[in-house]
Amino acid sequence: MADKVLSYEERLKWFHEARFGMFIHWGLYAVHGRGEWVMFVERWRADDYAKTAWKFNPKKFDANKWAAIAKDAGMKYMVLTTRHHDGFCLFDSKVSDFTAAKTGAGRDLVAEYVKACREAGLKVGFYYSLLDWRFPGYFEPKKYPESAKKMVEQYHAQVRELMTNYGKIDILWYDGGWIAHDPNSNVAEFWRSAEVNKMVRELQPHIIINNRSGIEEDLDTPEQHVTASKPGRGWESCMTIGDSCGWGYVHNNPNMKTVTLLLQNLTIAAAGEGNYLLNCGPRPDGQIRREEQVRLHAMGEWLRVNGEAIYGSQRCSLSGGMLGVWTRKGNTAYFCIHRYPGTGEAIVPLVKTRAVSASILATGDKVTIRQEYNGRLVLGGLPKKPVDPHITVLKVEFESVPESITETDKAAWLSGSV
Ligand code: H79
Repeated sequence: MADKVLSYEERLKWFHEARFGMFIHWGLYAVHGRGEWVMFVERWRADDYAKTAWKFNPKKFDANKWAAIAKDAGMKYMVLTTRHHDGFCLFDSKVSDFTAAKTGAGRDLVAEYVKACREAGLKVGFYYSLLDWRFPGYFEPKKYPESAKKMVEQYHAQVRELMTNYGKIDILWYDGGWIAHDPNSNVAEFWRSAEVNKMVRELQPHIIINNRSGIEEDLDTPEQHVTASKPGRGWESCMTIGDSCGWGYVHNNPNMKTVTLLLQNLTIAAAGEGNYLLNCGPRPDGQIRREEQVRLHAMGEWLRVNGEAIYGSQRCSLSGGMLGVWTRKGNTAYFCIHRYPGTGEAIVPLVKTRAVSASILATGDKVTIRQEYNGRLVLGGLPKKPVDPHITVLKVEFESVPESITETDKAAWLSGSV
């Protein structure tokens, strides 16, 4: 290979800078408007469901618009469902006729997506589901061994196509590797994933592979919650904007998260050196719904002011208490305040390191510093009302990498002698 082999840290460098990405769940299920599980949940006969493919002709789909929305939101990469559990490919595949290219749309939608990402300077991710509900062998491999074998072969062949036909791909986001018939079975063995991933790395030496093919690979993927992995391990939390049961378009999706909650999740991910992959479920015509667009735009407005606290963030050992979370870059720490105090002061206990200066990130206004008993750092002179309607960020410069005091005598704080 002409490309030199990168270390794990080097391969994940851009990913840690990025912190925020767009997940897109789009496929035939959008036509039904009841989420991406509709075929299975409503038990559609395979040939009946397949008729949907002729109704899927997204005339208004413009991948450049998706990319523009992602960029405006401050996102640095996208991950698209090239094929979900229903088996319908948004790409042109030689080993399947159940594709956008060969049905109603008559286009390779993945090719359009890749081109748009690249032009917008966004990194490109492919979601691919190993399982395909159309194969009886997925559900009953002992009864239909030939079908199971064909499905595994399809996985190998289609991943090869995706890794060969679209230039440089930055993330391979597997899903659906679990085995329906036997939760105790060896996932990697069933799919022969080691072979596939070896081939992927030969074709795409820079790629980041997630942990859902039965092999840990590069990335942990908490779903619908934000939970940090061990330091040094890459992780990315994926989440829907609306209800958790639907990633694909849900016609009536009544519980859209607030911008504040979405930003809180982003800061929690950044505080744990992880990423936030936030999902959109475009309409069957390819347009991202307004409810999602307005939230993404508002997140972008916040990031344009406060992005310094997020992109490339490191972990910080200071306690956010009930006020919020800390991120860090070198000796500079960022207090992302989720619950703004009304007293003009934010109190941080057990700070070991000397603070040099502090300011409000959004305005540059000075914040006073007092370091007192029990390692309490009192950040004062704050406006009584939050500076930002969502999250106010305080930027604090320390003498060295800020550290917390470990309490050896657990009662010492009562007399102020920590
Ligand atoms: O692609 C998205 C989901 O379709 C997929 N992973 C994310 C990224 C996923 N597969 N399985 N699950 C998530 C968990 C399964 C949830 C289910 Fe249900 C409970 C499937 C059937 C019952 C949620 C509620 C979906 C349909 C009803």
